[in-house]
Amino acid sequence: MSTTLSKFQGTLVGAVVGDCIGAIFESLWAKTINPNKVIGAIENLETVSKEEDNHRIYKFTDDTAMARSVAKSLVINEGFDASDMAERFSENYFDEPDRGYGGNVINVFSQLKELDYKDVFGPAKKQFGGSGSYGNGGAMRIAPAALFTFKDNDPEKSKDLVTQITSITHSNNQAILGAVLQSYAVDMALNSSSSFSPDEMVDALITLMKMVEEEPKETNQSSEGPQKEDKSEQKLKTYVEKLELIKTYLKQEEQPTQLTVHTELGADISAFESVPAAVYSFLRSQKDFSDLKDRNSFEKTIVYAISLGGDSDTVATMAGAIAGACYGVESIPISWQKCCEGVEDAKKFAEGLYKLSQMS
Ligand code: F2R
Ligand code: MG
Ligand code: MG
Repeated sequence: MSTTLSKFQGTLVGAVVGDCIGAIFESLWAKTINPNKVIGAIENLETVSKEEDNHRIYKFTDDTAMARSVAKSLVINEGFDASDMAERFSENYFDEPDRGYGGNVINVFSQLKELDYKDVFGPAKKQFGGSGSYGNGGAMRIAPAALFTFKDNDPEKSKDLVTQITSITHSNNQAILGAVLQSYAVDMALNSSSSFSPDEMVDALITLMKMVEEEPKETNQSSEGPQKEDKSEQKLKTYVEKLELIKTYLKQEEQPTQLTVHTELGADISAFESVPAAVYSFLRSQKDFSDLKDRNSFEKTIVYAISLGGDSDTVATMAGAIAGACYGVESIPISWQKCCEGVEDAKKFAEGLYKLSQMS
């Protein structure tokens, strides 16, 4: 089993490479992407990495920009400081607005700044007429929080921190629950060996998410999935139901096609339709792929997550964090690390969080 430091670095580096490589495909908003196309982009990256001058051409996006703020804020303050984290989110956006942020979250950044980071949770609550954003922007950045709460081994504590961090920009319950699921998945991967049982892990996630989804809500928000225009094809209403579907997939002799997963689990900009896809990408990659025989489980996770199409940088960053937590930083090819912007910083943030985890 990898060392804890390697797993911490794997988590944050895995998230960065998932974002950087996934971002090549996000703009397509495709139903699915042929895995051979993803492999083609990766082979290109592997070739480029050999040319010294062309390193780090794959830029990170908002997913990593916000995860860096979460990590930095937790490390510098040795804990959660809502105002500091909000300021980092916002100032990073104003420094680099072209990182591909969500269409509406940028209004939260402006309002936070106007309010001088004093009413930290107010602006997010006003989004979308008061229902709050159900986007995956909370879940995509949450991996450093899972590293911070790792030492406590306390799902309740972890859920509370994730809820606070997410609520700075996303007050909709679905966005918060998605971030909680993502954080639980990272935590389980940190605690697992590379020969873990996908069936057992999904069962453990179901148990935890049942407790969270059954909790009474503070607001009048439903714990059911986002209500969009036509729900006729979206039959599943809770994260537990999505995890049950993943369990069914894993039991099948033949795994479902990418199109089926995209349609049934989702690979969209909402948390409800992207976090389960990230979890499944990781679990599914324990099994064989006929066309990915020479790739390790971390690589398979990233290729598979991107092949689900849709919000590919975000599904891949979340799947990459879980896979990196499980398999450690040594599972992430050096050539990928060399080509993706932000990898060295991710290692430093992971080291900082690791040091905090060793303190009593
Ligand atoms: N922004 C992108 N990619 C470009 C996509 C453009 C797209 N047309 C768009 O709608 O934004 N990628 C990055 O954004 C995602 C994370 O977004 P985040 O941080 O959750 O942002 P936001 O603005 O809060 O939500 C995103 C969109 O979701 C829809 N939405 C959310 N809550 C809603 C609600 N309650 N009612 C109706 N619609 C809601 C809106 O379209 C938001 O703009 C990641 O993919 C990241 O990579
Ligand atoms: Mg992005
Ligand atoms: Mg995205």
